Amino acid sequence: MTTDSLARFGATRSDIRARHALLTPESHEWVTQPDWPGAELAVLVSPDMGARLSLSLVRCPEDAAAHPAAPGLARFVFCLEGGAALSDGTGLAPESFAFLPPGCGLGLDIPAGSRLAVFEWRFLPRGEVPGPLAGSLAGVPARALRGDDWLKVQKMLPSDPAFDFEVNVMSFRPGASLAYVETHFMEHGLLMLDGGGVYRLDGLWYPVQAGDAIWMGPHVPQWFGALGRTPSRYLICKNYNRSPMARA
Ligand code: UGY
Ligand code: MN
Repeated sequence: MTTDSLARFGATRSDIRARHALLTPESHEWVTQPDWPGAELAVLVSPDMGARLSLSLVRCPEDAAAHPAAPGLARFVFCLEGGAALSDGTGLAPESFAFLPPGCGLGLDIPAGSRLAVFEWRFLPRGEVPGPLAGSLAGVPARALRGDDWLKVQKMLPSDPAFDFEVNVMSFRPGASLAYVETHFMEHGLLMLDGGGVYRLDGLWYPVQAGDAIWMGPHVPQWFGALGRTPSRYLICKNYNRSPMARA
């Protein structure tokens, strides 16, 4: 039986621990929020679990909108399905993205049937706060990670020190894996876009597939190996360009 059919007996692949979490679709709780009229959100990662970022999935049973993020927060929107329009008129098609810095005042109009992934975090300025930007993943160069061309990274945000966050898409050919178990002070929010494999988090190995989300807290040992016959891809964010001592 699948986890979905076992859900009625209280089973789930979701596993929420002190320093990491796996959030799988059968356990998503969809809520409404006054700042997202018409939309439903599954908030998968939030400060309430110990994270310093949030990752939400947004779905729209009807035409919906998003008000600008709360003061001090940056927002990154990745369109999974359908579309969205920023309040300055910029359109987002599937696999397009927008970075909305704090104070930019930009909200969203989101047509019925659209799905988005949204990261938010408290922005740590260094010099002038960068302006909003938008683009399409297809226009972002894919670079081999540490010389392994079976594992490519697309960085959607500039590496400029004014940016305090990376949001990347990592693509693995079947059988490719991270070269070693990473341990770093930066944390991650992650959404599997395609394929699947095995994710090691702390001392546990989890089977993961498209639609699953992960939170990796600071210093959590992490590794991924792609399985199956089709490529795997994930959307991943990471605090960047800032000392851990800059984050009170
Ligand atoms: O950028 C990263 O730290 C990335 N390689 N981590 C990961 O995929 N878990
Ligand atoms: Mn990492």
